[in-house]
Amino acid sequence: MYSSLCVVMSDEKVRKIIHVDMDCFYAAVEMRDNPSYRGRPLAVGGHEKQRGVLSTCNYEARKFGIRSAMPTGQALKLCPHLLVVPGRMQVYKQASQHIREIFSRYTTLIEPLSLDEAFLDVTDSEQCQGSATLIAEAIRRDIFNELQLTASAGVAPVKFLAKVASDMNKPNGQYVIPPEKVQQVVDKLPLEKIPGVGKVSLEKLHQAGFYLCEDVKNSDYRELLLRFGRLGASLWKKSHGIDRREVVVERERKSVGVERTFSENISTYDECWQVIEHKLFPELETRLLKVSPEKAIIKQGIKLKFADFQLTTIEHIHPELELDYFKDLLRDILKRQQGREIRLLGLNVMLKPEEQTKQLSFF
Ligand code: TTP
Ligand code: MG
Repeated sequence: MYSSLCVVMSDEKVRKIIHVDMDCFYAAVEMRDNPSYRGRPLAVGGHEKQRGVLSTCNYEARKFGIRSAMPTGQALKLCPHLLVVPGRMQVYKQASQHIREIFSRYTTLIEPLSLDEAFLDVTDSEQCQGSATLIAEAIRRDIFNELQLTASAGVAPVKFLAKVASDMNKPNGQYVIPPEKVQQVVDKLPLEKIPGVGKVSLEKLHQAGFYLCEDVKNSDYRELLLRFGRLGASLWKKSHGIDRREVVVERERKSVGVERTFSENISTYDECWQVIEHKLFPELETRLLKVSPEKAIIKQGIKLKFADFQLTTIEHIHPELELDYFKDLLRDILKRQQGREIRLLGLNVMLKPEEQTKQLSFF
């Protein structure tokens, strides 16, 4: 298996991927525009219905254990002198557009992940003598000079490692993983650093004795598949430094979705609802906040894959993401079950097109 994957890899061009991520983005914008906020613990409050939780906080506040999505009350207990200020979404959006314009000076292959984060493929870029390291530095310098904000960057031959790397020297730093160092870095990478490995999976992996990527790399592939299903397959590839996803240029993101493939199939309404209420919905909410902070959506829906791999979806028109509305959708989609078990469950929302959102807010 390993050797066949290596053969596939060796046919492909080694890519140069940069992941750029702004440092404590909303809080940094607030500190830039309000000098009195600097040098003290600061958090930006949540938007609209999320008023009770924080969007993010600066690094001074993080020393107290404060994090994104933490309830404001809890944060104030950890740090009673925390300053909590309201968000200004239009200003963050403007900054985000400006950052994207800076990216476009260096490559056309840009995949924004949220307002403050993007993958760039600079394999064929000629700027900075074609050096991805120098391009990342130049981008961060442009951002600082033009927006007075700092960004961190990761450079690697594959997407997931570029993302891991951008976190390694945060804030205001960058980390480069050249192709010849990939395996060395990956070997010592704790599994929780891999994007997509959640708390529950991590616990199961720890129970099975897997802590670092090298533990996965050195394990038996078949056993890993039996035990962890698709997650096992994906971790096995990643622990060999393999991630074949390309940087996808998207004009405008049209939908956001989250899903789970179960290592053991589930079957009842209650089992599905538990997953929706406690895992998928909170994840979808967080993703949606990052991608479309106004939460302007057109539809929300459920996706199911049955044990026989038949895929089915259901959706309804609804202008705002709401947990309770998934109850009826779940009941209706399960009418198609016909005794089959469920191997995958997902939630998704279709976003309102940007133009429409702008026009509506204009009127
Ligand atoms: P992140 O990049 O996750 O966080 P950050 O930029 O604040 O901090 P870091 O330096 O660790 O990158 O998210 C970008 C922005 O998205 C963040 O400033 C606020 C918003 N956001 C929310 O509104 N809710 C959330 O739960 C998260 C994670 C982010
Ligand atoms: Mg960030």
